[in-house]
Amino acid sequence: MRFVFVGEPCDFPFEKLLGRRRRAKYRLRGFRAVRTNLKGSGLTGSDLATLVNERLDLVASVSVGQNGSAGRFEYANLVPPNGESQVKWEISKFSDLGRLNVNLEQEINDIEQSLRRAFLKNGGKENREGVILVGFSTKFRYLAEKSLDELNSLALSAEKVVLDKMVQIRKNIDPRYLVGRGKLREIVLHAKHLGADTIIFDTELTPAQANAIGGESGLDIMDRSQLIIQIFAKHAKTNEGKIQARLAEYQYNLPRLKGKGTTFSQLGGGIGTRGPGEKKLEQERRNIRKQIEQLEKQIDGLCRRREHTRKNRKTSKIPTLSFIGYTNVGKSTLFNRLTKSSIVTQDKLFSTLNPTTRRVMLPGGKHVLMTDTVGFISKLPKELINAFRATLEEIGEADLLLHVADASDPEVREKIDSVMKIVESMEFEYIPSILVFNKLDQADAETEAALREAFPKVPLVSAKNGKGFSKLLSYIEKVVAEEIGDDAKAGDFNPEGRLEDTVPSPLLHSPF
Ligand SMILES: Nc1nc2c(ncn2[C@@H]2O[C@H](COP(=O)(O)OP(=O)(O)OP(=O)(O)O)[C@@H](O)[C@H]2O)c(=O)[nH]1
Ligand SMILES: [Mg+2]
Repeated sequence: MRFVFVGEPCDFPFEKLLGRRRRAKYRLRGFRAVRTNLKGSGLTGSDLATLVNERLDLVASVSVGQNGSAGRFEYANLVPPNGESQVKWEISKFSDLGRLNVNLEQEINDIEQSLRRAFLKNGGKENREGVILVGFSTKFRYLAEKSLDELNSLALSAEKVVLDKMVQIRKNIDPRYLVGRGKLREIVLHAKHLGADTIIFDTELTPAQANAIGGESGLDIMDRSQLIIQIFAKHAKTNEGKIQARLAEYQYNLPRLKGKGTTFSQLGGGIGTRGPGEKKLEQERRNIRKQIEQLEKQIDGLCRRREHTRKNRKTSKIPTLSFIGYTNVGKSTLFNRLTKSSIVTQDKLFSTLNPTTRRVMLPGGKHVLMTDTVGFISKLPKELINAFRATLEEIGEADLLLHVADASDPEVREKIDSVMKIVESMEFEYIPSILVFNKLDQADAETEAALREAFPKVPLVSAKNGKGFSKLLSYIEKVVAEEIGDDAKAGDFNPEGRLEDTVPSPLLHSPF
């Protein structure tokens, strides 16, 4: 296919002609752009940016010779990304078009092969979303970098391939492009050079920023909140989890359906992509509002069912103990070991969403009910707090909270504070809580000593090898007796230690 443009110098309108999508991540576009150049100034910065942005086979400039024939010729092609090197293209120059002695077919083929090799070497995968992470702060680089590490874990938990990370420190937030237009262009060029599909920002983008950045970049755009919501949607396995995750997605996306540049059909994908016209958008907005209403009703129903189950449990007078803590600290592993259960545990954030309750006998013969549930993270999106109310209310009904922290995490104190803040924001701070440090096997001696000194009463355990468990159980027993009184009765011990499963159901009422 050939296109010829005639007129004033202008940027190549590739996006309009070819659409946004490339053929494959490392593949070239199958188009070459040749610009005639009356002034003889050669390739411009804008030509070179187009080469990268559109992943053209090559971009060339031919000058007009003295007698009107073709004169000086130069072309640029992409070079594969190479570690820290910022070089994205190489330029070949010929004093006269007639001297062009290169087999361009062969050269383009070779370039494509080398781009493929570099893409795979950099961890890129054909069938997985490749992302660039962008950290941002108006204060300190180290804060942005620390937060970016967590974004990296979130991206991996969402099965994305992280191709690179970038950090921008700026005195003021750019209201339109967050990081400023110049920096954004640099990020986009880098993302496209690496063959990324999506740019994920570590800060919450306003709907207007998401639209503007999506429009400017032509890539899918996400922010931290959307990524967390996407993980919840991916990890939701039960009906309850799915309904709540869907509500969070809808609530997050509704205000972002403004104007052109977004499409709701991209739910769970990028928010900054091209979308339908105004009329269709209005129709979509109405549909979403209706769906939100229905989901809210369903969740209210779930809350009532859970409350009913809890009431039955309360009549048994067995104290309930809810596990809380930052995500991935080992709550479910600890729960499994204490209750002989088999909840899925993995080195991913937000593996557990739905609450599971089991009965456990303490060393003195008394029973408690233990509930494992969703973990927390700093800046937990408000849409999730609202949508997951059926799950979170379960925490609020506990007699005691078991706050699990990761002894081996250098950020453990900050994470304890984050969890406490969320507990306060949910107004559950009145519930007595026990702090426990897990992953003792992974903490070095120095860290262990520092924690023992700073938190002398706090039990240190390893859910992996069982160390510290008998002390922990005795400690729980002591606090239960002090805080809740002596209501914990021996009851009939159920050898499996199971009361109810993850799905609250009228058929699974507590037998107590
Ligand atoms: N070394 C070590 N690893 C542990 C320990 N406890 C848990 N883990 C690992 O930590 C990772 C997270 O464990 P989970 O039990 O899923 O953590 P969680 O707090 O329930 O996480 P979410 O449900 O995702 O919030 C898994 O890879 C576990 O194997 C421990 O005591 N020592
Ligand atoms: Mg868990």
